[in-house]
Amino acid sequence: MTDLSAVKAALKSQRIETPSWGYGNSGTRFKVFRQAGVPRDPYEKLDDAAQVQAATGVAPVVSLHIPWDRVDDFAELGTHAKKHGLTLGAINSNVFQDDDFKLGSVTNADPAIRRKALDHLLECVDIMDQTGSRDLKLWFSDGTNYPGQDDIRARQDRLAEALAAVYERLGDDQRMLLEYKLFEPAFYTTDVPDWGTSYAHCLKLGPKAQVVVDTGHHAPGTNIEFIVAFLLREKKLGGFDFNSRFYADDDLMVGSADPFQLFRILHEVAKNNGLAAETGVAFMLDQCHNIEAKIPAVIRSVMNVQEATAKALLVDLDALTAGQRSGDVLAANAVLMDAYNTDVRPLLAEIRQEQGLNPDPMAAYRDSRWQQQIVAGRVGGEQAGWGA
Ligand code: AOS
Ligand code: ZN
Ligand code: ZN
Repeated sequence: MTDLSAVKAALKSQRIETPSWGYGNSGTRFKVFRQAGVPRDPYEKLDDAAQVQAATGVAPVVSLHIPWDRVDDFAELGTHAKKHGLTLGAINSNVFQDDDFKLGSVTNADPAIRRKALDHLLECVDIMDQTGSRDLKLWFSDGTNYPGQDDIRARQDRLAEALAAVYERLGDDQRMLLEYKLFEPAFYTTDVPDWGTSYAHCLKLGPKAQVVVDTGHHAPGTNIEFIVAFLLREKKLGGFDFNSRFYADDDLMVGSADPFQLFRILHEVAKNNGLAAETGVAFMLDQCHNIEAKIPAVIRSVMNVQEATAKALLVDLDALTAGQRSGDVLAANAVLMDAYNTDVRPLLAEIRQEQGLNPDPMAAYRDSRWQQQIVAGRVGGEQAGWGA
């Protein structure tokens, strides 16, 4: 039997980190559709994130991206966050938007360009010192487009050298999370294409280096929950970049394309103690809202993660184990499906009411009339950094 008060406590203490770039304009390489009222600077992105927190109560952390969120005084930005009940989360580095990085950043054959990329990563750690962030998120667009373009193994050597230098610079309470991605923007080889490559580098580096699983970065049909179970067992799952994909790195709202997959992933997390803060799994969103209203889209995404988490917590683990041990395939499968098919929305509404929140976060946002306020008050909002 599932202990409902433990389920409620776990749901109340879950922390979902929202991305600063999710609040800004974004698009594809074809078009950025600008929306009225989007933030004009990192301070206003935090103001929007505060609305998500006010509506959901479980999203008080915001990931920043450098240079998109560069400010003169990060301590002041931290104070602004605190004033709104927020903290600054992962610092996302960017070694993909500079002409110098056309043939790679830390894997580039040119030592001067490698140095420039490394300096940026080290600067991100300096910023973490000021923001109090725990995590440095590393995603490298590095790769090649044509066979023979560069030496695959030499690029791994250069990558390892840069990662080691960043690792050395980390403080005692800081971590580096190495993200992998199958392809794009490189189309032939990618230097960190899969969890195995990320894991191998992190293993060599040490305990402060962990893998981050972006749910949109796999080949179709990849069993992501297997990767999650494996990494948790090895204490190497640093966190998630949650989003949904139909085709490639679509960055759609998490849980919109395949809620069953999200449930299966969160089942592995829940049963392997991954929801406990001390396990250190960061539940981050990495999404862009190109055609839908941004703040409600982030709220909906947070709710989708909560719903999948609630279903995962409702899995009757005793019955599941009994089915598994006795080889009763159908019984074990039924235990999972029963939890997945439970409508957890009334439970989540109850939890929100217990926390003094509106049981319906989407209605809470509508009623706040924040959207009308920003549309009237913010003129000339800029894009997040994508699709310039
Ligand atoms: C890129 O595809 C990755 O998902 C990155 O994690 C991320 O979208 C980017 O670095 C924005 O910070
Ligand atoms: Zn990502
Ligand atoms: Zn991505």
